[in-house]
Amino acid sequence: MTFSMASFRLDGKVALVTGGAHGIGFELATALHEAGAKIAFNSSSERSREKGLANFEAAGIEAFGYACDVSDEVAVAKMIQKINEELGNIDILINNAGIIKRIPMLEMSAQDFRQVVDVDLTGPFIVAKAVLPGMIAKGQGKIINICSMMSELGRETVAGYAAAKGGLKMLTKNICAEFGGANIQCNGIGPGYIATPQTAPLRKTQADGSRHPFDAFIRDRTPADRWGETDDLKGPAVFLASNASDFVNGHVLYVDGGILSTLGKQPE
Ligand code: NAP
Ligand code: GCO
Repeated sequence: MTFSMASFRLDGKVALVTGGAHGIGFELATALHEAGAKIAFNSSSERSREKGLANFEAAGIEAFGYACDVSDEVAVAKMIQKINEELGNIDILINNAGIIKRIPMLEMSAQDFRQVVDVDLTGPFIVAKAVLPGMIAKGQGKIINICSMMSELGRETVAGYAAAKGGLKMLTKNICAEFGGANIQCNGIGPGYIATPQTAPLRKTQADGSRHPFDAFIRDRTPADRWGETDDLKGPAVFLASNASDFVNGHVLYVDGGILSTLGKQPE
């Protein structure tokens, strides 16, 4: 491929963002749209699908919404078939749908653990498996798995999430290994701590008006000295969805303000 700035464009591509009705998924979908892609998004319920359609409409973006649980293999196969019929075979998949349960490990039931792994790890496997045949037929494809700091690090209370996101990093490498020869690139984005509703409980002002101790903990560990914004993730997503990254495969691009590069601030 001869490089030009057009290599970053996504014109004519069909992109599916799971969990794209709001939050990080919605923001990533708007970036893919701006780069030229047609947008399909998924949500876990009909109600959220409708809210998502309203969010896209308010942003002036035509998007196609599909409600289904990403951990339900039969429902996902039907959804992908519908998207292929309505929009054309998917070129770009962002596996963004995810849940977190913050529960100390000794209090966490196996059922809670399994549910997190089901949505955050088995879900991306199921959706990737459903889109891959279409990508193979097209002779190209991009899969982006939304990983986490917890793909590399542990933390108290997030056993299920860390196990799932660590597994997602390895699923990323495995898809690269198995389908790289079919011109399919599978990479991850590992967001650092991003200011979203998912992390709102960790940033909540305390009853006495002081900052949440977790907020201070994160800022102290982040060389950029701030929480990330969803906008910080958009450029990396467009890059990994575009032909500009055709020889980048099996990587996780950490967008973390530098967290993974340091032990944290040394004591005064
Ligand atoms: P969020 O606001 O809670 O959004 C999660 C999305 O996942 C929602 O759209 C939700 O669908 C969808 N979802 C959950 N379970 C689903 C299921 N079974 N089937 C289909 N969709 C399902 O979270 P977020 O902060 O935007 O996070 C998005 C992704 O980024 C997650 O994978 C998360 O782990 C990851 N991440 C977040 C941060 C952060 O700091 N916020 C950092 C690193 C990684 P509904 O529309 O139905 O609600
Ligand atoms: C937590 C946070 C994290 C972030 C993110 C970090 O409880 O430690 O919620 O899990 O959401 O995934 O990259």
